[in-house]
Amino acid sequence: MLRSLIMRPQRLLILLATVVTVVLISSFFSVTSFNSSKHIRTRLRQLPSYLRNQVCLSSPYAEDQTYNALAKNASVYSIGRYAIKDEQGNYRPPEFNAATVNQAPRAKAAFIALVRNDELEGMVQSMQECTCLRTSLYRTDISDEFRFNRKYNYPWVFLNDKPFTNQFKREVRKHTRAPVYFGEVPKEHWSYPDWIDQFKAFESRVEMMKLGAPYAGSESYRHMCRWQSGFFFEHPLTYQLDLEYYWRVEPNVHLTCDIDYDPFMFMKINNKAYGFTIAMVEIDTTIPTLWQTTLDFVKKHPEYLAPDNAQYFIIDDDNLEDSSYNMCHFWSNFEIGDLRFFRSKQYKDYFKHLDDSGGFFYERWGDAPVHSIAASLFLNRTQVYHFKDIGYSHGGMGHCPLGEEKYHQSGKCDCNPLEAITITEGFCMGDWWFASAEGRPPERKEYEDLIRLMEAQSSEEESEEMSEQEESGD
Ligand SMILES: Nc1nc2c(ncn2[C@@H]2O[C@H](COP(=O)(O)OP(=O)(O)OP(=O)(O)O)[C@@H](O)[C@H]2O)c(=O)[nH]1
Ligand SMILES: [Mg+2]
Repeated sequence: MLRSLIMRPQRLLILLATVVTVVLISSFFSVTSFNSSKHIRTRLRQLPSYLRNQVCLSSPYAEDQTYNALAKNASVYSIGRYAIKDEQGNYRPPEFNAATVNQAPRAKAAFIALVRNDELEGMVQSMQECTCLRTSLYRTDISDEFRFNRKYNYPWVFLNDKPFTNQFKREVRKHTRAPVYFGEVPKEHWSYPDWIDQFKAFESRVEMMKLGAPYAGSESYRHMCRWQSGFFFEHPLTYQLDLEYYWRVEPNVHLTCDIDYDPFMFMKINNKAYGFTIAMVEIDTTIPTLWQTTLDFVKKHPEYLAPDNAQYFIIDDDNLEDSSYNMCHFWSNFEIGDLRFFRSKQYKDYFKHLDDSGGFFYERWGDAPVHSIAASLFLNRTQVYHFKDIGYSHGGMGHCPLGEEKYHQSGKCDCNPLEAITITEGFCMGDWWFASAEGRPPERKEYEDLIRLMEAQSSEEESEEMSEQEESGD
């Protein structure tokens, strides 16, 4: 027989082909257990697609590619081919990881959080979920990782003016599958510059405490605001990681809606440089001379003003030169921004001018008004963006997207737009809609009657308060 096969090689080929076919078919049938002829017929029908959709299981994303192949096969039985026998003898369907299945290109971007070691719990909550999620049925405190980053795996960069403890590092690592970096703020970015008269700074803190402004007596708060204003974008890690965009995260913030697209990519493809969710009014006792110092700078550098800027967000007057600041600012505990804007000559010269004046220490200038004034003057208004679709809250104040069907009946959001501070004209949203390229969001129409009612109620309350104050002679 062997001789006859050697004499006629075509027979040998037929024999080999038969063996290979039998092996393939038997492996195809071998994984799942079934017994009816109907199942055999179904499996036979799937044979061609099975032969087409072999995946390369040595790829680092093998499991995710398996999932994609399965999506094409679209049959429960095809799962069997990829199932893996576990130690108990059961077949486990393949696993998948949203961020690796999502092979869309990523921006050069990261989350950046300045945080203290003792804020670990709040930080972990911002990253993922508070412990209540584990014991409660309600999806309350779920945040960046759950709502967004599981699908994208953008790195986390944690920065601190002191070394991070091992406990801090260990715990935050547990709450993300993305790369995590820890950095220290360079001493020269978190100390008094030599032109600051520290006795004068002390006296002004005492004066401000008498006015009752929050953090009036705090030195570290002032260093923090100065660092967030002038140095965060210079941290060596932002260069090492070659970042273009950052998303600022603080402890105890909440994302209240799923984010199903990449906001960094949104920034990039729309040429946006600064994104925010909430606009509000600054406490004027903390920045008595910030505006005049800004106007002095603008007089020196009129060429830095963007031709189509968003100045009407921050002034209510017609002309910038003789205007006053209306105290509106973007709430900077949430920011998605372009680091290249902060590294621009306009911004860096502006920060230096402010810093030279000493206002970060002699007053208590916040990074929020500084960023906001710069974005409103040195960027075109099309480059500044309200992320109206990102549900966000911090310290009891929040923004919640409008649109019942899209955001609320769909299960995407967990917030009430009528309780959000951005729903009405107040809190500077009216100023933003007036100044912005996009204008007032059309979705507000859906809520118009309720908004009118709320605005009427709040103006009634305001006038009652005023007449009470007048009566008491305040
Ligand atoms: N490492 C470090 N981080 C700080 C320090 N002070 C503030 N931060 C961080 O800076 C950010 C802003 O500080 P907050 O205390 O939240 O100040 P705030 O947002 O103006 O005030 P709240 O409305 O109370 O949240 C947070 O991410 C803090 O964790 C500090 O001294 N060291
Ligand atoms: Mg805060």
